[in-house]
Amino acid sequence: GKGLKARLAKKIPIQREKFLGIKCLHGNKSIGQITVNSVMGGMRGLPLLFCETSSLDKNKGIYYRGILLKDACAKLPRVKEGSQEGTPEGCFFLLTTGLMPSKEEAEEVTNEWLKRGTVPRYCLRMVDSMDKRVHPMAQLCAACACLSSQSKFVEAYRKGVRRADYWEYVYEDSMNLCAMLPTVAASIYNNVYHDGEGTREIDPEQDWSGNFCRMLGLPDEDFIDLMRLYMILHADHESGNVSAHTCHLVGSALSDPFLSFSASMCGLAGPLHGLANQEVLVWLTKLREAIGDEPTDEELKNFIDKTLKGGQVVPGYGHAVLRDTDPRFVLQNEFAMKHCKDDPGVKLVTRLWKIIPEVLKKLNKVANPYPNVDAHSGVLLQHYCLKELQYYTVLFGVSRALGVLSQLIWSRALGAPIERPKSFSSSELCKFIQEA
Ligand code: NMX
Ligand code: MLT
Repeated sequence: GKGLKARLAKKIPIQREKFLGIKCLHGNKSIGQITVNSVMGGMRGLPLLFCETSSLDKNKGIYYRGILLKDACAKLPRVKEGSQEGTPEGCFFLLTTGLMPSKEEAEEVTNEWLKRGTVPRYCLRMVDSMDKRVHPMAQLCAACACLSSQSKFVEAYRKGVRRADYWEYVYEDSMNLCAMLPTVAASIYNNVYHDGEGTREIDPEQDWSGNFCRMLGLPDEDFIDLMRLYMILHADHESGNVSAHTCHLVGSALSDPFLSFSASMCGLAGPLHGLANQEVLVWLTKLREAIGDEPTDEELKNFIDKTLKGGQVVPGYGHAVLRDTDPRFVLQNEFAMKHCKDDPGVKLVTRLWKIIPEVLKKLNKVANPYPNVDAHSGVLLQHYCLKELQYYTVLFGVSRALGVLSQLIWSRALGAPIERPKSFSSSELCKFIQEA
């Protein structure tokens, strides 16, 4: 067969052999040095993890399966006449198989997800029973953990399935979870902001993003295109970021994909990670209240200074790996320039792109003073009337599922072992230093 699973079944034995070969032949080779800073500095920059799906180059940007993100966006097939962006379904195909899908192959994923998208009633009942004060991200984590009772992997593991076959069940769970996420996420949105109004019916004529936007009550074609782009851009970011690493770590204990993804979302919910997209909008709103929609450069610089003097970070700026403007910021800005360049929020974000780096550079400590993905997304969502800031990280989460679950399938396919680094107490570390 030519479908996604068949492609994987063909590719996995080849990659497995390569992986084992590298391990056997070169397992003892050193490729980096661990310093005291590595141990005390969040392992920043250490070449420690394996990731087949995507990689970052600190200056050149982001690659999905070796293809520059910008080019991947340009090449992914468009499903519908008139749609200007590729589909996240095609992106999932690319991330998992390493192959750019044909139009038919991308559509095949769309159709699979349409078939698998029904969310069990007990999960929706749980979502419906949530108090509106529970943050949408906490609701997403709870709902995904609850879906664990659907896991085909758990069932197979209990029956004693062979280790070499784990990936097939992780694949099934991952496909089901991706398929169900728009309904879960839209239900959270409608419960928190629209008293539970809105449809949960999947329209078989729509793609994954089209259905999601329809369920959010925002069926505008341009917004659906924005959502397709958004879902592609936020999907994968190699494996060291908090959400991807968490999914891998939890999955390495053979927790099922629903639990692993739920844990990953708990990480994405932090303000230094995915929640930054909410924080950016909070910050921009305060800025506009304080100095208006068209402030002078001086007024902007003073406002940024005030944020820094208050001991806060400027949200949406900086990155642990990238050392230039995040390509995902640039691609969103290109979308904005095409569709809504006169929007006051878009204009402000575009101006700040030049001003904030100047201010951050003067601090002499910020490794990357340029904007990241989160600096832009909020104003675009605002433009298309998705106004509820506390919901923004859920969109990031739905997208991140595509990347971290692709990675999880490969972790099981390659037999990645349980992750378990060694730790030191401060006195053990001192002893180590003295002996070194
Ligand atoms: N505003 C002010 N200070 C900053 C910023 C910023 N945007 N970015 C880094 N710094 C500071 C940082 O707090 C640290 O200060 P100190 O030594 O006093 O603790 C110093 O600069 C060095 O940090 P870096 O090595 O540049 O950054 P690190 O790799 O530790 O962290 C981030 C990366 C992304 C966590 C950091 O840049 C940040 O906090 N940015 C703002 C929050 C944000 O936008 N996060 C979203 C990241 C993307 N995502 O979606 O996950
Ligand atoms: C991400 O998309 O995961 C962020 O840019 C954070 C990171 O890479 O550390």
